[in-house]
Amino acid sequence: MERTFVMVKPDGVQRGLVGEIIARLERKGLKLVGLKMLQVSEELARRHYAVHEGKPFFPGLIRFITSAPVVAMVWEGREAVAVVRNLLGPTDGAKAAPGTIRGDLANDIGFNLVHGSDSPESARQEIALWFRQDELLDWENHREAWLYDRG
Ligand code: IDP
Repeated sequence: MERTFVMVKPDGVQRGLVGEIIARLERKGLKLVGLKMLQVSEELARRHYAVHEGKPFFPGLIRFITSAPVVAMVWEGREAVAVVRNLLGPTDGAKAAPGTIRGDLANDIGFNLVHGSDSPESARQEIALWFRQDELLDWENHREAWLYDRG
């Protein structure tokens, strides 16, 4: 099973969409293994978005992510990184297909509600950046017997 890092961004929290976003990930069959609400510091924001440093939207992105609380989560499941990216849809809500979180609920490229790790490697780095090991729970989800055909 794979783990991925997901964050409901300040616009998702302000718009009251935390429950809706969590519900969509749960309904897909993903397992929640870590969750916390926090006000992101400038230092954490800069580390999380380090790959975008120097891009024109970087200062605005740091201002946005630190402007109001976020909900940080770790979700686990089969191909969780790709599955979450598909559920989110592409970065720009205007281009995201209906049925995706961004396609249904967002209409901006910056204010796009949710972050999801873009590869297993960045998932590992982001989980380590946002969560201590003892904040992640290893628990048995009995739904999985009916989610995955294990022969
Ligand atoms: P992703 O979140 O879909 O993986 P990235 O390209 O990694 O997209 O960009 C990170 C975040 O930076 C986006 O989710 C969005 O909030 C913001 N962003 C990306 N491109 C732009 C842009 O052109 N203008 C404003 N914000 C942007």
